[in-house]
Amino acid sequence: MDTQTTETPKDLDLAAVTTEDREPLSTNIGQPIADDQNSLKAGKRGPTLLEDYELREKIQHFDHERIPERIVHARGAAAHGHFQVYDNSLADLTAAKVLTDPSLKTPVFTRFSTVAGSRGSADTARDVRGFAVKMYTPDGNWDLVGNNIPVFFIQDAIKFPDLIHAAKPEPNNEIPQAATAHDTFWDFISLTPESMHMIMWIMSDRSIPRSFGMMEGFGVHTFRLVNAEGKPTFVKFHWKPILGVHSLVWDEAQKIAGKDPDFHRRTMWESIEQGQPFEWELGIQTMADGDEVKYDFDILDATKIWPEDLFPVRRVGKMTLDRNPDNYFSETEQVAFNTTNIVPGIDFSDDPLLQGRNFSYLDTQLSRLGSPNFTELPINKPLVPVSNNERDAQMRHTINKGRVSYAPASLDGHSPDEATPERGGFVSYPEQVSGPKVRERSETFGDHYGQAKLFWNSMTPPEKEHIAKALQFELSKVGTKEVRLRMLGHLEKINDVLAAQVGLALGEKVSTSHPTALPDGTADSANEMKVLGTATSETSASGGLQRTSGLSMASGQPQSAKGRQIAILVAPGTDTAQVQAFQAALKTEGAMGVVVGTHLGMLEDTQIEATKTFANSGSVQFDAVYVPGGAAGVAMLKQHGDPRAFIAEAYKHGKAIAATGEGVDLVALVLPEGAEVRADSQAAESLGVVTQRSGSDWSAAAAQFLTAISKHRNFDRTDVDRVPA
Ligand code: HDE
Repeated sequence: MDTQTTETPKDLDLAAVTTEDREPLSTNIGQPIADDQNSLKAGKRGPTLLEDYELREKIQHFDHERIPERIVHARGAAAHGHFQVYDNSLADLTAAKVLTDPSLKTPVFTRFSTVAGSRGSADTARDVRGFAVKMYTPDGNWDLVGNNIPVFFIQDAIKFPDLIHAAKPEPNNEIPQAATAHDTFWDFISLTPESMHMIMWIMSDRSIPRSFGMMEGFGVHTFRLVNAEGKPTFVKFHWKPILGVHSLVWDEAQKIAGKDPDFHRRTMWESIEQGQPFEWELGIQTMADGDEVKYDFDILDATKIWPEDLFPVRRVGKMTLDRNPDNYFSETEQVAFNTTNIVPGIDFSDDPLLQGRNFSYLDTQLSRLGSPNFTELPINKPLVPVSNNERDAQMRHTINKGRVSYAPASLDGHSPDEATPERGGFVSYPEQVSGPKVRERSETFGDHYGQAKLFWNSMTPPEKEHIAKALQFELSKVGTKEVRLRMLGHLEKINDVLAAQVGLALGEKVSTSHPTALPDGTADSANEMKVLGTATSETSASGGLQRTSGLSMASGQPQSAKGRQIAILVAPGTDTAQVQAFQAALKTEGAMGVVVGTHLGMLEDTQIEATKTFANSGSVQFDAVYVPGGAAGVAMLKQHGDPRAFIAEAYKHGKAIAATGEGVDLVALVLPEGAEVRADSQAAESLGVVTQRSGSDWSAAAAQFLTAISKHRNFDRTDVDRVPA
C-alpha cells in the first residue's frame, strides 16, 4: 500500500498557511510541533505508539476541558466595561472610592444569566435574569451580584436548595429543561406563600427581557453605606438601563428559543462589536438608620421592595459595557462572583438571605474552580496588589519570596502589615447585636400578599393580561390538581379577577370566597380576556400605597429606536430607492435595517443585498418589519407563505410595521380585517402600522415608523387573537 504520491492533509494545510511570522505550534511545555495532523504510528497503517506524547497531551487536555457548570445561573454571557460615578455627592454617605471619585473609571465585568437552565439552554426561557457586576476598584473588587427582579422567592437562605431543587428539571426524568411550568416547582411555590410577590414578577414580562441591555438590575438585599465617620445609611442598589426596560411576549420568547437560542448573548455581542455599548445608570434608594421601624415592611425581608413613590431612585453614576470577552471560558465561565466581595464604605445588612449567600459563593467557587487560587485567574484578580500569608494549594500562580509566611514575624522583611482604617483597612459597621439563639422568623416578615397586590395594582391592563396568561400557561402544565387549586387560593388573595381568569383556563370555578364580577366579555372565554383588576383597599407591607411607580414597564421608559433590528422584506424587483430611504433613516437613530430576501446576496433588478433569508430568519428575531414597494418584488412576496407569516406574526406580537408603495397591499392582505391598514391612515399609525402608498419622498413614513419602533410594542391592537401565526 506504500505509494510515492502521499498528499497528506498536513502537506495541504501547511503549504497554504505557514508564514514566517506566525507563532509556531507547540506543546504545553513549548516544544515546537512539526505535525499536528497525524499521530505517531508504527508504519503508515500501523498501530499508534504509546510514545506519542503530543497526541496524549492534546487528548488529555481535551478530556478535562469541562469544569462543573454553576449550580444555578449556568447559562450566561458577559462583557467588559467601566463604571464612573457622576460627582462626589455621595461622600456624606459612603467612603467607597468607586462611589465618590468622579475621576475614577472603574473597570467592570458584568455577567447576565438565566437561573434554572443548564449551560446549553435557550436564552429566552421564562426566568429571573442574573445581573452580576464585578468592579475592579482601588479598594479591591466589589461584586454586586444581583438579579433583574428586585425581590426573591424566599426569605431565608436555608430554603434555597429546596427552591432550586423544585425549579430544576424533575430528578427522575430530567424534564423540563429551563422551565418552571411543572409540578415540583408549583408544588413548592404553592406551599411557600412568601414567594407570592416574586411570582407576580416572574409571571410578568420581566422574566422574558428583550435584551440584556433592556433590563433593570437590582442588588435585591438591603445593604449599608458607611461614610468616613462611620455613619451608616441603608441602601438598595438599582441599575437603570439607558435603553429603557422592554420585554418580549411569551409566544415570541418560545419561538426564539428554537430559532436562535443565543438570542440575548448574540444581541449583546453584536451590539458591542458594532460600537453600540450597553449602558445603565446606577441608582440608589437610601433610608436613614433608625427609620426602618417606620414602615410596614421589613427592610431585611428580600421579598419586599422599597416602593419608589416613597423612596425615589437617585441616579449616581453610569456603567458602560463596551468590550466583548476574548475567551468565553477564561472570562465568562471562570469569573467567580461573591457577595462578600465588598469594599470599605459598603457593608451588609442582617437580611438572612444575604447572610446565607455570604457563605455560599466562596464555597461554590471552591468546588467549581477546584482551588482556593481561583482569585489569581486574570478575570478574578483585583487590580490592586494582594499581600497576605495565604500560600500554596492547587494551581498557585503567585511566587511568594522569602521564608516568612506567618505573622507576627520579625525576620527578614516581616509579613504584610494590617491596614489601619486610615490606610483604607475594612472595618465592619459595629452594629449592636443581641438576642436569643433561635430558629425563628420575625413576625415583621409575616405579610406575603401586600406587595404582590401592590405589584398587580401598578400594572397596566396589557401587563395584567400577560401575567394572567403566563399563569394559565404554567399552571395548566401542572398535572396535580391539588397543586393547581392551592395556587388559585393564593391568587385569590392577591386579586380575585386574576384568580378567576386563571381558574377559567384551568377549568375551575370562579372563587366564591371573593366574588367579583368579571369585566365585560370575559366570563366565558379565557382567551378573549382583558384583565382589568381593581385596587384593593388593603395596603399591608406596601408602605400604605395602593400602587407605585417603578413597577410597570409601560410608563416612564425612555423611548428610542436605538439598538433595534428591523427586518426589510425584499424580493427581486423590490424598489431600491424605498429601501435605501428607510435604511438611511433607521441608521440615523441607531437602529439597524436587516434585509431579509428570497435568497442571499444581490437581488435581481435591485441594488439591494440580502444578508438573511426567509429560510433562516423569522419575525421573532426582529423588533419591527418594513415592506417596501416595487410591483415585481411585492408580487413575488405575495406568492409565498413565509413573508405573510412574517408580517402576521409581527402584528400579533405588537411590533411596528411599515409598508410603502405596493408593499401596503401585501400588509393589507395579511392583517385582520379592520386592522386599519389604509394608505396614510391615522388610525393605523396609532396602532403602530405606518403606510404610504404613493409618492417619491418616503422620509415622513420612515420618521413615523421610527416613532412607532421607539414605543417598543403596541398592545392596543384588539384583534391579535384572530391572527393565525
Ligand atoms: Fe445566587 N448563587 N444564591 N442569588 N446568584 C449563585 O454562585 C445562592 C440569590 C446570583 O454570573 C451560585 O457562582 C444562595 C439572590 C447571580 O456567576 C451560588 C442564595 C440573588 C448568580 C448561589 C442565592 C442571586 C448567582 C452558583 C439564597 C440576587 C450568578 C454559582 C440565599 C440578588 C453569578 C455561583 C454569575 C449564583 C447561591 C440567592 C444572584 C450557588 C445560597 C437573592 C446573579 O453560590
